[in-house]
Amino acid sequence: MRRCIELAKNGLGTTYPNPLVGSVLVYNNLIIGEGWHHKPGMAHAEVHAITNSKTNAVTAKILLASGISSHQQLLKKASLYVSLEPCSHTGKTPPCADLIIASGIKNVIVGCVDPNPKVAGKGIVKLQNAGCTVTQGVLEDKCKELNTRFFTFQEKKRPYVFLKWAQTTQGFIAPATKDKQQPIWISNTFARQKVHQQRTQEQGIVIGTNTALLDNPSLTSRDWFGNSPTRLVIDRDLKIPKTAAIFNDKAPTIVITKVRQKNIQNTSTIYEYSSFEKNLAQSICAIAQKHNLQSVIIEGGTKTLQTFIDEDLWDQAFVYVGKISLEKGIKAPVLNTRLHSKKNIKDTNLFIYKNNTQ
Ligand code: AOF
Ligand code: ZN
Repeated sequence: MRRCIELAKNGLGTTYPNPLVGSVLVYNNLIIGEGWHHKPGMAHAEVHAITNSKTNAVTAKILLASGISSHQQLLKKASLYVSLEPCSHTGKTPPCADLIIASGIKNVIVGCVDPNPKVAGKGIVKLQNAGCTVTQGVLEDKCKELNTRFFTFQEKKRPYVFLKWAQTTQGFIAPATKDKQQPIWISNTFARQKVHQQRTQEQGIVIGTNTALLDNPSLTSRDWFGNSPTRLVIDRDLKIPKTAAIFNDKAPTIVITKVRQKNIQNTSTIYEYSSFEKNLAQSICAIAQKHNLQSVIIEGGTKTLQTFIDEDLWDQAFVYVGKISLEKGIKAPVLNTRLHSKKNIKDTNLFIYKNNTQ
C-alpha cells in the first residue's frame, strides 16, 4: 500500500478533478504489475496495474519458473492493492470493479473508501458479491491524507485551503512603502521555485485588491513545469485596471466583486458577486467550489490571509521566513497554531502549520 501511495503521487497536479490513486498487483510477495491514475478521462490506476502485469518482466519470470500456465491463471492467484476503493460506476471510463472481476483477481486490498457518492462503498460491495475477498482500511489515514483535497471537497463541500506568505525574521511581509509595482523578494530563489511547484499542484490562487495593485503579480507557474492555477482576485469595487498582469491570458481569472457585472462568454475573466457584508472567506470558498476548484492557495496580502484565519477557514499554512531585513513594514498575519514541521531551503526557512480545528 505504501508503494501504491508512492505511485499515486506521480499524478499530483494532473488528475484533477479526479483523486490520486496508485495500484499494485502482487503474486507471492513479488510485484507483477503497477500503475497510477494520470489524467481525467484516462485509465484508472487498477487498469494500468493489470495492463502492466501482462508485459512485466517479473510476470514473465514467474510464468517460466512456476507451473502456472498463463497470465490469466496467474491473475487468479494474485492480489490487487489499491489506495482508493475501485470504482463501480461508468464515468469517463468503465468501472474498475468490473475489470477486476473479469480478470479473475480474487483478493483485493483497499486503502480507503471513495467518498464520491457515485461510488461510496458500492465498488467494494460489487467485488464481494462477485466472490472476491476485500480487505479494507490498510494504511487508511495515509491513503486519505494523499487525497486530502479530494476528501475535503467531497465531504466539506469546499476547497482545501492553503495559506502562504513570506516574511522577514522581524515579521514583515512587505516594506511600508514601495516605489515599484512589483513584489519584493523575501525568500530565496529555491523557495520561490517551490512556490511555483505548489502552484502547479493546486487549482486556485487567491489575492486581494492591494496585492494586485501594489505587486501586480501574474500568479502563473513560471519556475516549474505544469498547470497554472485559476486566479481569484478580490476586487470589491472593480479598482484593478484591465492591464494588470492578473488579467493576462496565461490562466483563467475570477473577479470577486460587489459590482453586478455581466459575464461575457468565451473570455477568460469571470465575474462573481459577493455581498462583502460578512464571511468573505466563506463566500470565496463557495465561489471556488462552484468552479470545481478542489484546492486554493491564499497568497496574500495580510488582510486577505487574516480574513481566512479569522473565519478559521484554512487547512495548512506555509510560512517562508527569509534572511532580508526590513526596518519597517506591513505586519505578517497572526497564526495562533502550534508548528507542525520546519524545512530549511538554504537560507530561507519554511514553517508549516496545520489547522487542528478543521
Ligand atoms: C478508481 N481508480 O484510479 C481513480 C478512481 O470519470 P472517471 O471514469 O475517470 O471516474 C472518476 C471517478 O472515479 C472519480 O471521481 C473517483 O470517484 C474515481 N476515481 N477510481 O477505481 C482510480 N482515479
Ligand atoms: Zn476506476
